[in-house]
Amino acid sequence: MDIALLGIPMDLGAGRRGVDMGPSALRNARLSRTLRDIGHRVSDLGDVPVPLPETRDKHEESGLIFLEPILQACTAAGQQLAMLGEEVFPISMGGDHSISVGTVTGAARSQRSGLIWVDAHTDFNTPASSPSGNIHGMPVAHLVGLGDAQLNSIGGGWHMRPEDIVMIGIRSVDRRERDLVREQGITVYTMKEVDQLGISRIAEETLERLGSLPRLHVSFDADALDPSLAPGVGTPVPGGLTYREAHLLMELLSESGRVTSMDIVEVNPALDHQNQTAHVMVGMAASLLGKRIL
Ligand code: 5AB
Ligand code: MN
Ligand code: MN
Ligand code: MN
Repeated sequence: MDIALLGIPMDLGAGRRGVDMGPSALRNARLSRTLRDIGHRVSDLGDVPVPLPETRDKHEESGLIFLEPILQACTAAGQQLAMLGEEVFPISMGGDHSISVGTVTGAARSQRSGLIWVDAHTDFNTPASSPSGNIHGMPVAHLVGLGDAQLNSIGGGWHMRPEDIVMIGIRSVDRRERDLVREQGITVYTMKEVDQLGISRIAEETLERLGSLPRLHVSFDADALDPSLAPGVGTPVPGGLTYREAHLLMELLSESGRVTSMDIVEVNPALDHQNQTAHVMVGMAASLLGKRIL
């Protein structure tokens, strides 16, 4: 397969600095070499330009911090992904999760697309519901067309259908965010369901729901994993996916042959130990892209 890597060194959407170093950390953990070893052709498109927070005004009044530069970077990322051939599998390297407003939209290439959101958080806040004002807690709401009119019209008004979204690994949801997730009817597998049903049943149900859509995007937030495994994240929550649960999920999605794009986000080397989190996430990408044990 042809794989394209795109870096988006964004930390304007998160409350803590350092996640802008995520693309470097993933390259350093040999993302492209690992995928080549599986047999793929890999091209690295470099990084989308993202301004430094120190050079910009926060503009918090709207309830949205750093809206302008986030709009610009998400638009640029989306346009670059939308130009790729349909057969190319893009991996967007964050950066905080605000990038996904652009990456999910661009990777869809204007088609109906399923979204598998692997995360400790539902990221379904709107500016009105958000307790923090940080845009990395809001991408999914904007992908379905809620929230800020500028942010949700990235990609020219393409929106996801709420029924095409499945979230896995969830264990931290804000009070008003919960109401929105329920109202919109998003399918959510919390850690309780992961414990009760097991990840293979969840993968099966997810593919039953989304497996016939023309495109399928996996957005993998490193904080979905247990913090003991992935300490380099800005918003760690105890009780996350184990190493094998996460790999099995990626392996089963890979076997389906349905996944067409991926994000790796929220890897923060400034909070990590010896780049462990980036290495773990490179392993996840490898499993999703067909690395087999035997
Ligand atoms: B992440 C919180 N819900 O909105 C908010 O890491 C945290 O992309 C969001 O999942 C975490 O600020 C965003 C409290
Ligand atoms: Mn997230
Ligand atoms: Mn998260
Ligand atoms: Mn809209």
